[in-house]
Amino acid sequence: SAVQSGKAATKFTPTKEDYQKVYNRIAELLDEAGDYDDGSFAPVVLRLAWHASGTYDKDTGTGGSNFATMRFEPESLHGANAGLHVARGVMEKIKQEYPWISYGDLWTLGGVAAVQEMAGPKIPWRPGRIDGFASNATPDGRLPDASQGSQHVRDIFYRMGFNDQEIVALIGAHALGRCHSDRSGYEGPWTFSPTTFTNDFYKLLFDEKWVWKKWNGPKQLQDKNTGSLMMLPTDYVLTQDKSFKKYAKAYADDQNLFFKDFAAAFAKLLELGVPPQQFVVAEPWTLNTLEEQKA
Ligand code: HIF
Repeated sequence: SAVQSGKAATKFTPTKEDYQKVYNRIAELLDEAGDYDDGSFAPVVLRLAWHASGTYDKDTGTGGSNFATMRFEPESLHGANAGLHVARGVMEKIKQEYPWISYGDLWTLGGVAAVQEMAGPKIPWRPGRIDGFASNATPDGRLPDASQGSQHVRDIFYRMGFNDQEIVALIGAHALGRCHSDRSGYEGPWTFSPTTFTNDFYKLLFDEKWVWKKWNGPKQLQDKNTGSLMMLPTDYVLTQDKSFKKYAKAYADDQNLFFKDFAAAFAKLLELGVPPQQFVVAEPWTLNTLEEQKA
């Protein structure tokens, strides 16, 4: 062995193929959700990738996906992260099988696999994040508060370096998954197909009539027709704010445009806080879906 011979152990340098293997294992586990929610871990794993990245502050250069600080308290206990232990648990199984991958790379790759396996666009991705320490954790309050309006949404996403078009493109991800009253306090899914990536979020925003839900929970909207779908106050501002509305309408009308713009904005989100020289390649990779590898 390296120890016996006195030589330094050679460091394992994973290739694109090694990351594709990790992707594939994530994709398998996303599907092994049994009765959990809508039968898939993909939405909650996507949410983990976003909350790990969305703490970025461009002015101080702190936060973002680099150090995976949600592993530590108190960040793991921040109200906005309620329920994400489910996603971290799924990712931990992968980490045991592929211990060489950093948590930041693993969690963001989870977001990529979630989007792609739910029939969304290809998300360019590259590795290079490193595991940080509890001292790198971010203060509470950096993630958005769903009860607020367009000013708050802008404050939060401008702080990360996004513009209005990118903000609206990102929020289309709320086509996926659901709210849980025991996590955020809100309840219900946004669309009728919460495990398939579509532009239905925007379509429903404009096509349905939305009314305030009468209940004891936090203020949220429900569709007047069936009462089974929901919108958060921050989702609904896309129909109220003039600048946001322009983009939301464009995405409702054009699924391809949404897919293209979402992929670019989400890829950017996943790289927030990572020093460029840390990435192992200059050009992000495109990884294949399980379906594409069947042939
Ligand atoms: Fe979410 N989001 N998000 N979100 N989110 C929830 C759930 C999901 C906001 C609030 C909430 C984005 C932006 C914002 C997903 C993905 C993304 C929930 C419900 C809340 C309250 C949590 C629960 O109760 O389980 C706010 C205020 C945002 C800024 C406007 C991103 C763009 C849409 C960045 C994004 O990608 C996903 C997926 C879920 C579903 C999770 C699940 O467990 O099913």
